[in-house]
Amino acid sequence: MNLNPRWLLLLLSISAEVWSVPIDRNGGKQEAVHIEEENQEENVDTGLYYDRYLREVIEVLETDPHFREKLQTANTEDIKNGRLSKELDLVGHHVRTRLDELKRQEVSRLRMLLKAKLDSLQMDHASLLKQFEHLDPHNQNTFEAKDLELLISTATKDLENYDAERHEEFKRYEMLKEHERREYLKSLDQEKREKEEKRMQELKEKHRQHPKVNVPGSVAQLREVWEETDGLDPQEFNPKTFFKLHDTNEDGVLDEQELEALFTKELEKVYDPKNEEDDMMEMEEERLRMREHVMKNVDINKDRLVSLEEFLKSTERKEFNNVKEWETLDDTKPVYTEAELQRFEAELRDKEEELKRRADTLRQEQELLKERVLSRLYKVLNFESVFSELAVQEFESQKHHKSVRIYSFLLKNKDEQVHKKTRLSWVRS
Ligand SMILES: [Ca+2]
Ligand SMILES: [Ca+2]
Repeated sequence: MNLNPRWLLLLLSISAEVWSVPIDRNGGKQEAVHIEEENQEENVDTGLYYDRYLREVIEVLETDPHFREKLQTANTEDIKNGRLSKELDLVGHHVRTRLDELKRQEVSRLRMLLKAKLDSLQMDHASLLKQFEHLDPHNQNTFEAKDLELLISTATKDLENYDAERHEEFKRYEMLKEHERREYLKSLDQEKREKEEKRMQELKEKHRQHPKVNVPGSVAQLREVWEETDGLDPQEFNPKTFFKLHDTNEDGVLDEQELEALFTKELEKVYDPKNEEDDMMEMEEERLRMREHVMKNVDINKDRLVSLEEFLKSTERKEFNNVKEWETLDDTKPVYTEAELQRFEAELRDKEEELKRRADTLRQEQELLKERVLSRLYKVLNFESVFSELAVQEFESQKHHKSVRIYSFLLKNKDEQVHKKTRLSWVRS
């Protein structure tokens, strides 16, 4: 099984949320910290499509005293070698029943997802089922140790790819932005284009003017947080106190979110949501870069968590006293090369052409439909006019027939009357 630090982090952060007793750390400040904690907990989302299932499984496992105890004493190694998953055999019956129920729900959710996909894409069932690696597909009714193992390993793997995907997404975002900028400039006449180019250049320069950004994880950066965010005396800066203060969920380690929260002060120097020239997407990319930089230097055992020991060790390194300025995204070379941009633009063109083709086909179909409807309409209208003409004729002829009939009746009657009269006169005579 893969190394799964994030899982441990997840387990621990949720266990802290459920079981920790609030500790009054520094009087009046406690309430503000507590609110911040609550907000953070609400926002914790792994971003995985089976996030809810993952969280529910952990929550249910937490209700078992035996498993909870094992969880609190487990280390990364225990999770890595599957020892923790084996503990599942010892949890209470009602916990197992609840887990079975969760798995059945998840299977049924995925089945619906599959059905929706199958209906629209007509892909084969087996290859789609393989996409769901977080549960054992051979057993759809009960939750077994295998399920816990698969859930842990898949979540770990997926979370490890998460940062790489975020960088990739950002790259595409930047290329699209540049593409649109170029297209916009192309659409202008020379005079306007030069004016716009000048304006854009000015905005770019304005964006690059900002106070010095400290290197993340350096003493200068931490001191600024200590002084400005925590409101403490700079003379009394103490790494151990700093660590405890920013381990907001009090689980003894700084996780990715707790680290990223430390960079807000630096990011605010460069990015202001009110400014046209500051792109908040770039700010989030910058935050990710900062976190990666600190993790690379401080997280010695690579479990994506900073322990107190690791943190204190980092303060002894010479890089800790780095007074150089952090190179922001704008100081480094673009996240894409010109060749990559060209490829991206070619892809966009292909997609646009495909869309245009589809729109053309649709338009042609509409035209055809319109013609058909119109011709049918004409027929109906024509038929009506012919019909009404016929109706008039028919009426006329009926009128004619009627008068003939009346006339002949009258004649007949007249004849009869004449005949009667004659007969009477004959009888009388
Ligand atoms: Ca923590
Ligand atoms: Ca670590």
